[in-house]
Amino acid sequence: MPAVVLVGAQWGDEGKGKATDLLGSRVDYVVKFNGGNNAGHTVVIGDEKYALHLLPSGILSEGVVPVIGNGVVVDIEVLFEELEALESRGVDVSRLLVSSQAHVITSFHRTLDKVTERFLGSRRIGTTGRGIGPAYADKINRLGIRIADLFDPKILHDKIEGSLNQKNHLLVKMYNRRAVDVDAVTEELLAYADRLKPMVANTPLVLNDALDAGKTLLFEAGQATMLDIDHGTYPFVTSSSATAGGAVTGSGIGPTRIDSVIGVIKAYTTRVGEGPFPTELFDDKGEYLRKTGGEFGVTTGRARRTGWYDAVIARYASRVNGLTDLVVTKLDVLTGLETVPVCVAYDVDGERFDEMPDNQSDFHHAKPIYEELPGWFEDISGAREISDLPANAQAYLRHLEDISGARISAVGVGPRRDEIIPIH
Ligand code: 2SA
Ligand code: GDP
Ligand code: MG
Repeated sequence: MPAVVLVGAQWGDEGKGKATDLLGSRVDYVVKFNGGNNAGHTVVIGDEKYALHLLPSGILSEGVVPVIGNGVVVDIEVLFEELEALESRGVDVSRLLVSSQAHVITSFHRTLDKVTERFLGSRRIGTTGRGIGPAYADKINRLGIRIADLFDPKILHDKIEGSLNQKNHLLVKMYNRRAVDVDAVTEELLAYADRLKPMVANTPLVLNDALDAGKTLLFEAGQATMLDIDHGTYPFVTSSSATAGGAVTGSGIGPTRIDSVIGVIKAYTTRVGEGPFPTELFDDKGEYLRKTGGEFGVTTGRARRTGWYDAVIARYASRVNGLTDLVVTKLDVLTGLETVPVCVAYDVDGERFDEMPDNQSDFHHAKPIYEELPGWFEDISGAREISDLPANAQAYLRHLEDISGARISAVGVGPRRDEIIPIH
């Protein structure tokens, strides 16, 4: 299984970090291909808990080469902070590779992220404020700064000047802010160059060579399908390609090299930030899921919105990612409920939708049509085989598999590395 892509099948925080960590012992490279330090991946190893943002979760696996691909936006200050924090805990970070073509998040991107949100008012996206959107906007506008530019001071200065031209106008005239100084930003970025240089590589070439040499690669998505810039609930999305296609453009390997695509999906649903969420709960059940599931943002600490499993979204994610497998996480969080509702279709103003409505307004009006499944009360965190699970938990999983569009190949029953049931 040389190239595997792992994506989030909902609105993020499905447990991709844990799934990547688990596969980490079996692969040679773990590649992050989209997003930046907006991501928050929690990995629990023994008594140690790690929260990763910009770095691929594979950095915690011995011998793995972690790669920050060309599709990522890199806040270099955060990169060094995260590396230092891991090093101080004894993690070997020396193998990290950073694509020379990845784009750079600067302080002015962070500023723009925050002021844009403020000016959007009630139409705000609820971003993480890490400068992700403005950095990708510059990339698409052909005004971006790439990692390679840090090694040519003149080009770097020219590009920052080009990028700031319009923005300074906007910052001063519209947002009532001070203009950003071109020289100061250039100096700030140049100061990172020497330390960064040894990590920088032609990663598309490295990854293709690795595949040719029979190595195994895992591509780890940040965010998720429903936050994807093309396939998510636009405009309430992140600014990158978080679906499986992003693994190709964001790393420089061809689509023919991908063997399988794993979708990580929670046994219920969460979302952080603004935007539509048909199965969202506003009652004590929602609070129960938030508390029991520990549903708070790993990056911003924001309380996550919670709701029931949505099979319409699961089928959509299976389709747009070409999922070969589903990893269902956090089944343990549902323990203790009399019944567990599962959304199988939507009612949109009296019309039944079995698949995602194509029209944005229809999705905003979608009311879930539920099936109620019987719950279970036994502690399942010690289960390591499907047969260890109570009959109702097994039936719940079988039902999810029937309606979600891909086979279930593993089930999470707790946050720790070993709290997982593989299904062969
Ligand atoms: P941005 O900052 O431009 O990417 O925000 C745009 C939308 O994408 C959402 N988003 C996320 N959703 C879930 N988890 C994310 N990572 C952190 C975590 C989030 C946190 O793991 O908990 O700590 O708040 C993530 N990153 C971006 C975001 O909420 C916006 O809806
Ligand atoms: P990611 O962004 O997809 O990597 O997910 P996050 O790390 O943001 O959020 C997932 C949370 O669920 C983390 O706190 C994990 O430690 C935790 N987690 C992962 N799998 C399981 C599971 O099967 N059961 C429980 N209870 N927690 C899990
Ligand atoms: Mg997360």
